[in-house]
Amino acid sequence: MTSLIPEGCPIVAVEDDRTGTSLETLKRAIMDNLFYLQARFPSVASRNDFYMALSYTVRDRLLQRWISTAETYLQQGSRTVCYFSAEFLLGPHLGNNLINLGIRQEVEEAVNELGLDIEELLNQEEEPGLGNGGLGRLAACYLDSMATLEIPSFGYGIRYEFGIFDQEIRDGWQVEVTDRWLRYGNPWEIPRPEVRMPVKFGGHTRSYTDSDGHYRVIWDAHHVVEGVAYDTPILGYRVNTANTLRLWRAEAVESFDFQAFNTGNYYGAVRDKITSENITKVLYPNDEPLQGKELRLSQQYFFSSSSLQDMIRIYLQHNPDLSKFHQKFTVQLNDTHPAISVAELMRLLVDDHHLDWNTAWNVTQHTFAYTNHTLLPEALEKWPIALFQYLLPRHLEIIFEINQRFLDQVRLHYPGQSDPLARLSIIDESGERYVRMANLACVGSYAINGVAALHTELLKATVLHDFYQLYPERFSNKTNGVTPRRWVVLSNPGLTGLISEQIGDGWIKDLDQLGQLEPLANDHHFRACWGKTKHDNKVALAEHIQAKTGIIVDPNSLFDIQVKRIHEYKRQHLNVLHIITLYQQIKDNPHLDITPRTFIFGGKAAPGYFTAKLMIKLITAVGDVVNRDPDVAGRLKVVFLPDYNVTFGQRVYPAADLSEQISTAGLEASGTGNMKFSMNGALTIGTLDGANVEIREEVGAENFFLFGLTTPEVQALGAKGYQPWDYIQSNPQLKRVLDLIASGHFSHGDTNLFQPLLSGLWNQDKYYLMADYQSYIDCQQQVSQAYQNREQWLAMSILNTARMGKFSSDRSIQDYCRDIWHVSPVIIKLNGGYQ
Ligand code: GL4
Repeated sequence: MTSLIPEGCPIVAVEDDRTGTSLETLKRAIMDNLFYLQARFPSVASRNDFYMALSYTVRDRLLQRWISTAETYLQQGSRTVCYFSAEFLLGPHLGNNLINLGIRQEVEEAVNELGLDIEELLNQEEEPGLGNGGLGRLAACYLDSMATLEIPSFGYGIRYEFGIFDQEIRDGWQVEVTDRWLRYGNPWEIPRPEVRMPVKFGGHTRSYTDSDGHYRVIWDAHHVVEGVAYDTPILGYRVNTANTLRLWRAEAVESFDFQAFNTGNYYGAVRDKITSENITKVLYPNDEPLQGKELRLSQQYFFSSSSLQDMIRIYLQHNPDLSKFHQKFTVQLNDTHPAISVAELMRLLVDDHHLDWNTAWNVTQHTFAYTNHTLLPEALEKWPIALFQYLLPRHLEIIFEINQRFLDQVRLHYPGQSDPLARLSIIDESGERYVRMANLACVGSYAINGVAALHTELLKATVLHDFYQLYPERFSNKTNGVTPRRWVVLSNPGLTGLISEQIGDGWIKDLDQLGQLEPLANDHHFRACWGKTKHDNKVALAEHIQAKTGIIVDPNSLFDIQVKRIHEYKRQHLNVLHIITLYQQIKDNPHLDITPRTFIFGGKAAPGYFTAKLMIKLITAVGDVVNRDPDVAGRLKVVFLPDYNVTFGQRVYPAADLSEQISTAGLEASGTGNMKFSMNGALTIGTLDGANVEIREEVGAENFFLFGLTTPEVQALGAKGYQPWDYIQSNPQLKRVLDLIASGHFSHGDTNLFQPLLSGLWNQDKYYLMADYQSYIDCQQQVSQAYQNREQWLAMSILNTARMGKFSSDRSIQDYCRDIWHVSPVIIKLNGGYQ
């Protein structure tokens, strides 16, 4: 269609009600939106009405950038990154967009003049919790960095109607509540009902030879679902680039099955519609066996297929020749969740677009790159062949074909050897047959990476060792990073102001500039300001804690914080053992002089992960006893803050003195919370695991509290035959701690409640808590001493922040761009030629 708008005519005016940022314009725009979009007049408008009106006002101010970005990419045919992820844990948009647009102050004034409170409006936003934890949040940080670095990119994922469950704590136990985040509307998404992709499921395949003699396969599906696009603009920081996050919602193809309708089966037809639309209903929580969960595989296929079809559609608008598809697009697979894309792209190219197999395989292999995010064997995805056959019969054929050709090559590499073949095969044939998604991803990708240096080395040595032997050139490390825009500027305005006063605000886009703070670690006055900022943040968190839990905590105490998913390998229970150790020491000696501490926990357990839920109960149970005991008053407090999410993280990181990163060495792929804490001036107590290793390298060993076994030591101990009871029997303090829990002291005399946890520690202790206990306790003792020397502690805190440049997600994305994607920035000029 040709445009009706004359050449050179600006699409929107320079300063009108939808683009201007003067005080009067903003006020006017908010009131207009309240009236015309929310259909409310002020005296009856709810806080949510005002939140919506304000969000539309802000959204209006970024739309011009978004449209110009899309137009520029289209015109220039820029090489584009597509980040495929089943999870995007975005967090609230409003505050972030205000920061990135640079209009936070103007908006605050406008809102004030209207008699409203900006903080209240910001708190009104229901965050899109479309992820479980680190993996989903990393995807969100990467979108922010790609936009800020002006990289042409799309995020592709699933628009879950219900994101990660809300957590309530009742009687100390986790209770899951449905996350109805879309209930009051989502002003940040733009539905694109005309962008819809058919996605087939089930049925059978048949083949024939066409008139040109080509072998063709037709997939007669059992049913078809449509993927409908919902777009969210992702604005970069102080740039014109606003990229797109495109999330797919499943819709039934027709609202009525007419035949069923005619024969009177009206309700049956409606039921089928509901079944189709179930695909995008709910996010699956982590840490539960997913094997056999048909709906989960359907979700993965649904969003992979919709996204690839969309990319092909866009590509064909300007390029007729799909054999060069990989020159225009590269796809990053965020773990194996979208790995079915490898087979789907083959199917689209061969079956639908009639490329020959070899050409299609060349395109596919040059399109995908794969990031592995975990070494935990239980998290490696594999799907039973029978399920595949039933749901995706054509893909199973394609996978068999890929595998056969792949194994033919492997045979040349390992003549006469069957073991490597069995391990490399995409099909696990050791018992019931499965499709191994990590193997599919490795075979179908031109690049494979881990997410921290140690993790990548372990990948090469263990889980993906055989692939590393075969394709060493495909492997590289890309250490994770986090965006300083959300995790410092938005969440810690006090610290942001203090830093920018000293070194300007260039660090926000170039985090290495924080290095300029180093000399100030010796400056008494600066230290005092630094300490005051931290204290103010602690006061704010203390108020929040009191409001949410009723527990009063002292902002002068050491805030010792562990926030992350609850999991045995992350060892929140090791932290609890330390708390009980201190508690017993105080009970033994009520006049003991110890550093007062507030222990703060937050995190969700998978609904079906019994031990993790029991760990939450243990934390709250210990808290109930400790917080009420007059002997420890003023010295120890234990808080479990319910419903840890992005919004809550933004309050917590700025207020931490001590960051707990205490996983068993070798098991946390990277961690990203560890980076957020240090950026905000917390010191870390941690094992040599994941990115802790690199954080310690950067901040200096003297500014990091290290304890515990190293990965090789853990491996050696395991190989030797680890016996946890040896450690317990030889450590009276440890034994007393375990015995106190077993005695029912924290469970109203119930000696059974915590038995499953305790017997796990005594007998197997899969995560080596007993082996690391004493080292942890000793290290915590050093922390307590260090905290007494306030000047020294402040200097260490400043140095932690100053040396965090490496952990900006901007650095990570630059590494991906340079080493894997080979994409370059595209500068966006605003439509109409004006800024
Ligand atoms: C994770 C890792 O557990 C975590 O260490 C890492 O920081 C994150 C992002 O790379 O990915 N892997 C999975 S699965 N969930 C995660 O959070």
